[in-house]
Amino acid sequence: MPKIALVTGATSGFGKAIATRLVRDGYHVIATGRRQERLDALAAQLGKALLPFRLDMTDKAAIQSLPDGLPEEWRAIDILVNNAGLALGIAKAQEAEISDWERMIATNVTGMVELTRALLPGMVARDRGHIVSLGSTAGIYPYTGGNVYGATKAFVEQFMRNLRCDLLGQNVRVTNIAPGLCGGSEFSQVRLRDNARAAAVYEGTHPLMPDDIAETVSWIVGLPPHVNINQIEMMPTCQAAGGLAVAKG
Ligand code: NDP
Ligand code: 8X3
Repeated sequence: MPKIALVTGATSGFGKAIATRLVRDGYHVIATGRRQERLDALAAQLGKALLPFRLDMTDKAAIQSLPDGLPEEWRAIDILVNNAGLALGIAKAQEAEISDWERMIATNVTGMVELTRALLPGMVARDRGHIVSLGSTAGIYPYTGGNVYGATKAFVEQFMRNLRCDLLGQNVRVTNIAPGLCGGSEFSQVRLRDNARAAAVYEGTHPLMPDDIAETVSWIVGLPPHVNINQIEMMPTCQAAGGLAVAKG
């Protein structure tokens, strides 16, 4: 029986690359997101090993009804990839839109927590499972304008670490992946709401790409069942931490 993975945010960027890679690795993949037409296009491309399933991560009722809302043969989920998420805006905290903060928290934190909670009991009962979440270097290294986005990703990291404590002795693995600059997704378009500014973020760089993240996920979930990768921090070679800032004068 192929293992079953559920990948959130599979309509674009990392999630689409991860879903595609896991299908090619032989998994059956439930691909979720809000844009149904993109899920359908992915299913048309990848065939019966991919189940398109519309899920808005801010819809608590829809999350709670998982996995019972899935076709029976798709319910015993082995791998949850908590990938759906977004940054909105780059304004300083004193100028940022509260509504942007609320949406980031609702998606990156509340939705991720609720879906994890909905799927964990099944994994524990089967004594088999893996939760892989997309944190970010923004959750580790602070930067101007990163305020709530970075804080949501720090939450992801610590939630994953704490989950592993609760799951000690169980064959349910937990991993946080924290990538830095990554192109080839809609992340900066969504964040900056300006395609030209978004393209400028990557100009002159050789960033990570969604396939690099997919390769990492493929490796992590394919390791022998007793091996748990707690955390992976990854950056392109064109990126490094910038040190501490000092205001003078
Ligand atoms: P994209 O914008 O390309 O993809 C984001 C995905 O999240 C989309 O599939 C989108 O689907 C989904 N999503 C957003 N909001 C919701 C929602 N309310 N309900 C369901 N799905 C939602 O970005 P990336 O692929 O770059 O980002 C993926 C993850 O990786 C995010 O968590 C991001 O924070 C993280 N990350 C990104 C980095 C980067 O530099 N790109 C670096 C480090 C981490 P739809 O709109 O169809 O619902
Ligand atoms: C995305 C990385 O540095 O753009 O999580 O916030 S960064």
